[in-house]
Amino acid sequence: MGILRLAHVDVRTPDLDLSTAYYTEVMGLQQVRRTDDAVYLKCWDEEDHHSLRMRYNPRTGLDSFTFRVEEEDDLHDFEKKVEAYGCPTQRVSRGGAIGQGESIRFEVPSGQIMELVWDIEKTGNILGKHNPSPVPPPDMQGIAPPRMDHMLVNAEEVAESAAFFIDVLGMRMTEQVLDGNGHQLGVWLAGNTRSPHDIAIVNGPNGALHHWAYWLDDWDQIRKAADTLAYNGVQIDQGPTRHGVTRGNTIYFFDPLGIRNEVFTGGYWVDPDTEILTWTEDNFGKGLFYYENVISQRFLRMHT
Ligand code: M3P
Ligand code: FE
Repeated sequence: MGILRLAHVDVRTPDLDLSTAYYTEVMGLQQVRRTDDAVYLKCWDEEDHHSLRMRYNPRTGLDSFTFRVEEEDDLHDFEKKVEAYGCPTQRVSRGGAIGQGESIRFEVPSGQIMELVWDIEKTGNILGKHNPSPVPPPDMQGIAPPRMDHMLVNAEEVAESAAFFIDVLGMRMTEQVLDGNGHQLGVWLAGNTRSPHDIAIVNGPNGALHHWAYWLDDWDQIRKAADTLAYNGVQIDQGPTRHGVTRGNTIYFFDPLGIRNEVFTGGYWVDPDTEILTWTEDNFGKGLFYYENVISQRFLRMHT
């Protein structure tokens, strides 16, 4: 039983056309479907129906985030565990959402709506399954990341929220930031062994989305992403640089409606017996941005 991976992020945008233009032309995602009020997008190497849903709404922000579970039966088991913890769950039946079957939804302790699903429509990546080319077409638009990597949400009570993801959802903490009194200011959580985080939780207002991140293959791709962003007049928030936490290389920037995006590479393998890394608040500048060693107030305070 377990959490397999981040499946999709669902957000609201007051300008569906502008957001779609940015995510297809600058980020370089594939548009897979458009309905009256929503657009579904995915990365070129993703097998699932979509990894981003944008829905028209006057207020920009996070609708929900969805993780895929490992086994079909996990949904029922997680439903019982989440209910037992005290979070009411809601079943969304097959047909209730495009690209997936039955799911369960609930509010996590920090106020965001989380969804778990096993049954996801597999539409395949753009390379196909017969004699596939190892690389995407060279004329892809924009940054064109192969896949979504992780997300970061805010919580007023980081420890309480982290305990839910660890004790109820079975995720593993890989890194944490502690204040002078030993209270958690941030936690990095993995559901798998591929990487140090599928989701992170950092102190901030309940319900807020800080960013989600796309994977890139190496530092040179991060550099190229920075060129693409600057060329297109995108507001860069921080980087290109390196995180101390996760060791990842990164650049943060804002979509046209002010949602923060990240492209990320690096990190390390996390085996089940890997020990937790702890950062103290006085060293968090380097933890956040290893080269700059500064904590930007915009970075900490801006969220959607
Ligand atoms: C990351 C990451 C904050 C730290 C963010 C770190 C918001 O995004 O990918 O490790 O303090
Ligand atoms: Fe990140």
